[in-house]
Amino acid sequence: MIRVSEEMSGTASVVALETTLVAHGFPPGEGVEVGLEAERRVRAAGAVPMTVGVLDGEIVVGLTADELSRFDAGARKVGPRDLAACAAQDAVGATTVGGTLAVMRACGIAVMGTGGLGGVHRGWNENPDVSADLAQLAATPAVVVSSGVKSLLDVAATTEVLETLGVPVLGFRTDALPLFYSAHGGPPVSARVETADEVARIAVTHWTELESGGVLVARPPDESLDDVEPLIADALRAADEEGVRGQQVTPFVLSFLHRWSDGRTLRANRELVWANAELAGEIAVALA
Ligand code: PSU
Ligand code: MN
Repeated sequence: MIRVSEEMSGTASVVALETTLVAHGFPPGEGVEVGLEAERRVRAAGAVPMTVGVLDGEIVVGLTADELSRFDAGARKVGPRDLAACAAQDAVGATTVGGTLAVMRACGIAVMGTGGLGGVHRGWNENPDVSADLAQLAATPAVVVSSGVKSLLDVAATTEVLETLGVPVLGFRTDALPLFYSAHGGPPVSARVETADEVARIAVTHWTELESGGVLVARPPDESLDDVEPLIADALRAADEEGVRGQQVTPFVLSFLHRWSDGRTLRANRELVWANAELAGEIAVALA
């Protein structure tokens, strides 16, 4: 049921990329371009990209450009628990970070690049909405490169859960966890790192000697947007008023921000996805 691209064999440095951000993270039509450029960035770093998704009854590792173009807003959002059903039911499935990690564990890919990790949503004390990204990361020996966790979440609570789950949070040339669009104001990371090599050394010790799971590498966005918090509050209020729940919250909030920031969050989101893909490529090369 898992189809792995032939390019996987004979390559030591592989980076997995997710498809939820392609299908649901950007306005119609733009996500595919973002995904293709992320693949180019991985290659520029000397590694091979494997974009993951569910298509034609199979879990596919290494989608072709034609296949990727079929991932639009009509795709299911597929977390770890949704993979098998999506494949068996022959639906198009866009994998989240957690869904992608589950596939990586099954086929031995150790590095992934994305935008922002999912986490504990605001208001968790009333509605315990916690992304499956967190538990899957803890259970998968892999490095995920992201711009921290999405600031639409409860960042402090998410950081606590990462600690509970034993996930190292490595700040890439930063002491503070980036807040997706913003480089500043986040909680402290568990360790600061300066190079891809250092990440690789930590990851290998964590995996092979300690037999532990996922490592989060948090890379701050190059251009920090420090004034989006009020807009995020508006977006979450609008989501609540319109009865948006569960899986729909993240895509709703992202598109609200893209619209009301005159595209600033859209540009920032694109850039950080690409930069993270490139760093993921460098880490994959360092691991090999
Ligand atoms: N990063 C982005 N855009 C996205 C996401 C991350 O820049 O759309 C997606 C990821 O796939 C992540 C998911 O796994 O949002 C988390 O969704 P939820 O909170 O529903 O678990
Ligand atoms: Mn959720």
